[in-house]
Amino acid sequence: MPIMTTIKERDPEQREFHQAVAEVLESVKPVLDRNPAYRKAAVLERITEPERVIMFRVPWMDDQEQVRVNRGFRVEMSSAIGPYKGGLRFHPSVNLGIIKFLAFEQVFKNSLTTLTLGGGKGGSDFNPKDKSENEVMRFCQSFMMELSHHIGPNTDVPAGDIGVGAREIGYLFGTYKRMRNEFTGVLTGKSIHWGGSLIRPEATGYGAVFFAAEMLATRNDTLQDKICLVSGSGNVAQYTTEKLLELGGKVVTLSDSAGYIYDEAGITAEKLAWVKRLKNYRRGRIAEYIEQFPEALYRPVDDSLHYNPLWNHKAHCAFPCATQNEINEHDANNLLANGVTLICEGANMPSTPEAVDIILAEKILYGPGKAANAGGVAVSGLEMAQNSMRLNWPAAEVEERLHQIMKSIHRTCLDAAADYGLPGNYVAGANIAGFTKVVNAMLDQGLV
Ligand code: NDP
Ligand code: 2IT
Repeated sequence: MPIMTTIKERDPEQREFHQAVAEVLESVKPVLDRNPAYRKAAVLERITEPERVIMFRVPWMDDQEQVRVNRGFRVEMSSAIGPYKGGLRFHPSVNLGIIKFLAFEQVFKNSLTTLTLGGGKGGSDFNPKDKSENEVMRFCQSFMMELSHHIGPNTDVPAGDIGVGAREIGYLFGTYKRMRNEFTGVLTGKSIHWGGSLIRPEATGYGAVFFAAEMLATRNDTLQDKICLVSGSGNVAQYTTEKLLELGGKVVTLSDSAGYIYDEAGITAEKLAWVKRLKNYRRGRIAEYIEQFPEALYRPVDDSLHYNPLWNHKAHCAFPCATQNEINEHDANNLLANGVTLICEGANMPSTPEAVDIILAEKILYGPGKAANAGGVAVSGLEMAQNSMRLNWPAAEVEERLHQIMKSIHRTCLDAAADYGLPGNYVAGANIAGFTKVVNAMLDQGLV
């Protein structure tokens, strides 16, 4: 039976996982044709099955003294090239299929970073947005009481993702330390005052922009004066915007799950500083932007539309930085019709398969998430290295290392794509290069 059929029959409801696997399997077909040893060793059957799945009950008490129960997950997908590494997502949409897709993508992403990091992902269907500070803390404590049995600085090192930022990492770390009586680099994205790395908060967004700049350089172009559409307004969107401004770009949109703003004059550094305070401290909604900056427009999400109007503005570049499948085929067509010639994915799998086909057919510059957003986990790897040495590198040094890693990922993708006769196809390049390193390690290590 074809492997994709087996995977779908085994877990029919895990649509996002099927989507992520189907894309990788398509890309690596020629790799298996060229290397019969891979098929003989059933590497596809092995890499599509997590090494371990942990699902657990997370009971906690809300401010009204009502007992609440959420579901916790950690998918340890591959330890072929290093300890499991990947973020934790707290969002009501989280289920096993979502965490498996994220863990699967993480394996190839981490392989591309040049560091020795395996792949994993975790999270919960807990929604931190409508909770008090105390509720978030109690939830994190309960979540870590179970997760602590499964992770460790040489085993599995979680970090943040949607809904998990510095605040949550702090509560999770405090609980781990108390339960294990160990101060180790078991989580990344920690505060710089107790073991975090400088530039980790910035890393995913900055890295995505470095990747975009590398793609443009292949066409003798730069980000100077480029009009950019950015979605999301969380960690990745904020620092993507910051680096785009630094490199001369003009960002005109930001969004959250309720709607988006369009600021034709451009989101300046001052406006961005206001957005950071709004989102990171006041935990407000992006709709408030137009009260502060009335020249901008706000449009709430309209579920009756089959496209996202954020992607329907004149622009040169698009940086989806919110969530999976936020660009569908209509959005892809709108982006192209509006003159977009570069799409660089800060989010994980933000484009549907239909959108990817449309984008690839146009041969515009297209940086897939597992390559373009690898800067976050790369600096997490640097945080682990600093923790092992009990040292902190200066910001300029970490940023320079990040920059070099993004250049290396870009070059690796281009080389792998060219090697298989697909010049300029970063999707194929990322999948092929990420995959080859992992499966070679698996073969070296016997039947694992
Ligand atoms: P944050 O929680 O900081 O921000 C997420 C942003 O996306 C918010 O603006 C949120 O709006 C919006 N969003 C989330 N879900 C949806 C949805 N279903 N529909 C519309 N908007 C949505 O997360 P991050 O910035 O860390 O993550 C953004 C993306 O980047 C994710 O795909 C994540 O997996 C990926 N990523 C993150 C990395 C990291 O280091 N943090 C590294 C690599 C990739 P609202 O507040 O209304 O929910
Ligand atoms: O998707 C991702 O790469 C992340 N959420 C960051 C993972 C990490 O371990 O820093």
